[in-house]
Amino acid sequence: MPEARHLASGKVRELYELDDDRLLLVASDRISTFDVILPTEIPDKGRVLTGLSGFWFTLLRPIVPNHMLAIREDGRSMECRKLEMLPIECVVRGYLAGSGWKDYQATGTTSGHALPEGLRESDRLPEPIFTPATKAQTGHDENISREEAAKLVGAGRLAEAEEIAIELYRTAAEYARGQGIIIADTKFELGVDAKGNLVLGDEALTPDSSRFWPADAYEPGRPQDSFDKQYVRDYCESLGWDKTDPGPELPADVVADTRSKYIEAFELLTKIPFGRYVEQPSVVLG
Ligand code: PZK
Repeated sequence: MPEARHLASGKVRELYELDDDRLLLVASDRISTFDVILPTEIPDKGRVLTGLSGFWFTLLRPIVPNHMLAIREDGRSMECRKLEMLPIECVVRGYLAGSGWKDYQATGTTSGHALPEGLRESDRLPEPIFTPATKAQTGHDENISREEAAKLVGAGRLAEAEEIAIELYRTAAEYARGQGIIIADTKFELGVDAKGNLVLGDEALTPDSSRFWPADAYEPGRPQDSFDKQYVRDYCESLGWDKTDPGPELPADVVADTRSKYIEAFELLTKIPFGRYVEQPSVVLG
């Protein structure tokens, strides 16, 4: 990309500056498991995630504007409007998993939300809850109270962000459930545009920013299989790897099966054959 200045690297994505107003977000085929980037890539993973984000941005535009300007012909690069990103992650949980389940077991609450007694791991919550987190530069995002979040963005912005994030999650989760995928939780990144309006940025509702569970295997009372990464996790567990860097190379069958799961998620959610997306990425833009 000779025209673009490299701005930042995420674990599996790169960010470039195109000009004063525009960024380029490039999704690689890298995959992480147990927080370690593996040496083996999953072909087309970056295209699947970029296409899914584009699909959701289009579907959810009636709820909130988003930063997407275009998807490039490679299918993995999104041109975006520059925003002033809020310094919090807007996490929404519809089911009790991960740190939400840990907090609930320890205290009966999750990020200050009183929850019913007797919930099991992976249970659906009576209503989705907003559980903001800090953006860790390295390592894990940390859940914060709404008071701490209000100190970072202001009480008015926080209330606005919460309402938008909950509505985005409700709409997407209901749609996905109809396509056989449970979106247990997800992380949105909101920014402010030049006019002072909140805008949805980053990637949205991908398997990297969310927990996707296959609905047909859903059974509360235990951890759920991951829609996309289960073969990778099972293979890594079978090795007895200690989950520190470097991670193991993946065998060809695990790569192929995992690639198929990403493509299956894309096709279930978008109802568009992945091959059509590869030929013409703008097909997800409605
Ligand atoms: C922005 N990131 C995180 C993502 C990385 C880092 N529209 C925007 N305007 C301004 N800043 C950002 C965005 C977006 N999206 C996002 N950091 C800044 C990030 C991907 C790869 F290295």
